[in-house]
Amino acid sequence: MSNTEKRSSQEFIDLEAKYGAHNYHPLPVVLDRGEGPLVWDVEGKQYFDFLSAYSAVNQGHCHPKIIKALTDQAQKLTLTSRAFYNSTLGDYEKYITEYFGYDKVLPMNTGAEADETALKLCRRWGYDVKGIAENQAKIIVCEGNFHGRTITIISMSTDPDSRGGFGPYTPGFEIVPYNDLDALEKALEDPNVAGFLVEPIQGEAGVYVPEDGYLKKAYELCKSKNVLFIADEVQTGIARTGKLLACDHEGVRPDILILGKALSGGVIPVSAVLADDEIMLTIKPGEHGSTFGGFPLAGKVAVAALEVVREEKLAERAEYLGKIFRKEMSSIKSDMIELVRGKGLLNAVVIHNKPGKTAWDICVRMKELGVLAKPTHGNIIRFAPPIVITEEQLYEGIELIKKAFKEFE
Ligand code: IF1
Repeated sequence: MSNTEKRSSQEFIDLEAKYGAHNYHPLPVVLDRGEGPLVWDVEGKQYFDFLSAYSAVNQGHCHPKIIKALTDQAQKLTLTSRAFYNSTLGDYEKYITEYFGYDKVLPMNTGAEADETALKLCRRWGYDVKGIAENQAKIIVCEGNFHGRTITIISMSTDPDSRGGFGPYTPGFEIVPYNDLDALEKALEDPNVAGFLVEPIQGEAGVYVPEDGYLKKAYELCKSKNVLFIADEVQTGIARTGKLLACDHEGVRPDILILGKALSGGVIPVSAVLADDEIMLTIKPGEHGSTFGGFPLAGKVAVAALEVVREEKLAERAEYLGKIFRKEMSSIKSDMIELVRGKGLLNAVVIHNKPGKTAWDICVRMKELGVLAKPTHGNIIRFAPPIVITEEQLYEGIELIKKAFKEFE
């Protein structure tokens, strides 16, 4: 095996094509190193990362404080399983529950596992506390949702690419249009509804920001029907939208809070579900778990990642820099751009695709100019740089993005 200096990007791409599943269609760039908002490919070319691994790298690539937490703990004890106690989990649990203001946390690894855990908690609360008849619990979700790739999660998806060809599907979900309070109110009439699972901003759907007051009103409707409000903040959480949580923009405190991605600063998979005792204690010993859930590396890394959010004021940064980004992108005169939308540093540009002038074409040109971003749903380019990007770097990246659009005039 030769080292990375000698092999070209194409050689790495060919390796993945030959030996890896073809479940992605990546932009043709082979990344080798990352630091803060910057990444370098195997040829040494530098890029601004405007995707942040879908908002998992809010703290910047290889943040020194988070890496140190990882490497220090890795020399000591990496994994015990939950068959035994260990000297890191309790401190992590105390830290994160106080940080977000909940009685308890159930630690998992990926976002999908956290969403699945939230669904199980919601159903169990529905039976044991709300008194729904066994196996009758319903959970309301939104059109355009994205909560992960497991069979149950894609069972509630409305995206044919996520859902198609994986049946039979898990029952018990009701789908309502996103950002539609009347539809939600109607669906809540069903006494068997245990919960409403919602992304405060739909990321995969193309950074779909609901109207002001939607989350607050949805929460109130749920409370009026004794239904749990479950916020999937895997992508919108951890300072990405200009507040610690996207729900904070409307002062909504979810009954169940789902976190992932930047909870670890993109270093290792760490996710978490937070709730108060009435909900969390419905799951008893032996009824749920995971080999790595809350393992020592996760605890130390997550505490460091959350400390960085506070120490570097990432929520305030995202708020301030996001305003600059949307203002600059809205100033671009291009018949390709239909609209610019987002909150904090989670933004998207909706493209009017024409042959030879598509969102993908723009992303390939931006890559050549030194900015990495990727389209979602064919015509929406999501822009989400690490929140540690400086104002000067942001303007540099914006100029490159503007240059790419100008070339397609
Ligand atoms: C892929 C999308 C984004 C998420 C929300 C849970 C999860 C995700 C709101 C599951 C994960 C990732 C998955 C990744 C690409 C990316 C993605 F395009 F798929 F939809 F961000 F929008 N809730 N999103 O966004 O977390 O299990 O992945 O840790 O599957 O291609 P995970």
